[in-house]
Amino acid sequence: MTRRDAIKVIGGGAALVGLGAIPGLRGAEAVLPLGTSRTKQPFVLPELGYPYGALEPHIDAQTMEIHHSKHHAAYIKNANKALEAHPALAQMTAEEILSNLTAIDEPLRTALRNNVGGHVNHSFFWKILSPKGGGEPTGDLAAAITKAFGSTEVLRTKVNDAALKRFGSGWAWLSLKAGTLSVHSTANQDSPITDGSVPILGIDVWEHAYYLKHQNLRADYVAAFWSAVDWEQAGRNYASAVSSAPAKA
Ligand code: MN3
Repeated sequence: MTRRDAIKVIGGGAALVGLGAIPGLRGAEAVLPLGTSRTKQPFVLPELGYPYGALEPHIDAQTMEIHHSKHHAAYIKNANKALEAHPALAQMTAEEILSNLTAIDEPLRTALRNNVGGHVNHSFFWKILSPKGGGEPTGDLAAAITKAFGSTEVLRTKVNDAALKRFGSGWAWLSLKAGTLSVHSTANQDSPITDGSVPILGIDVWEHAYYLKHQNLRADYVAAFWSAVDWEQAGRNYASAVSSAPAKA
């Protein structure tokens, strides 16, 4: 779908008074962690911010190019396509959609869960990687990790474990939920946002993220991830999540 078509869809949509006014949404409230960025429709492929080969040797250029220009682009195309027939939802951001999935009727719910989830997860992923990545967290995030897990080494072990135990395709995450840091994983393109968590860092463990270089060796890829992770971005994600999260109960 072209951008002009998408704008036509939005232009044809009813003005929204609140989510309760949207046909197909059942009394939903817009629950969105304020620390998350808001991605407006129609969704467009974001720039990586670095060349495809910039994460070599940790993540190879061909994997990055296919992952970004084919896989991520496909989630966006499919998300925009699914939303095209639902102009009443056109004012919702990607994050609002993921925070309100249970209020959206099937089969649209599953299409959005997978494709809007894929868009938001990948947009997050490109930012958590950097040619200057690796090393250790600093500042408030480092202190919070030490407090929650004992050390960054323990955190890495827990994230690795979550990544390796995720059966099939999915993601491993460090998230903040209700003021508490936790390591968890999600299936397919399920987003932490949907259960009220704010992601701090995340690893895509779909085979498309590593098979060209690491084949079946997911553990090798997860180890390589730590050499490319941008702790400064993780620190910004944490600061943003903390400043918007409700106080710990
Ligand atoms: Mn992927």
